[in-house]
Amino acid sequence: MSFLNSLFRITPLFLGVSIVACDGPMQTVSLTTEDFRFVPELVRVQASSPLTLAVYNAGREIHEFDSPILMYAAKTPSSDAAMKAASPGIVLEPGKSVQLAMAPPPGTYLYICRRKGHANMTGTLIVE
Ligand SMILES: [Cu+2]
Repeated sequence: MSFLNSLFRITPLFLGVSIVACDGPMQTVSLTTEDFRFVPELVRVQASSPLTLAVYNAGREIHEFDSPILMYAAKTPSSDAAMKAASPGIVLEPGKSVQLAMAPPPGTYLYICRRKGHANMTGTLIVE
């Protein structure tokens, strides 16, 4: 449980900006959940560098982040833990954020919010 809690940390508010450092050792992508969409809805990263995915809930509603194939494909300890925590999804209360470290292989990964009535909340991560 304490390890699970360590996955969650509060970070300063940042709006949905996709920051991709192609030449650095680590790429950080910041996703924001709003009421009711992901910002950005399309993210492109390089497969050659590990990825930190930060998801922040800037909305007033509880949102979830779920991407089962991404979690499975990434196969990192933190994503394994996240996958266990993410059944059915990582729940983000308003103002909360989660950071996931992963190294997904090239592919196109859909991410969604599973909350009832949030069916339009989807986005796509392209690892190329
Ligand atoms: Cu939602």
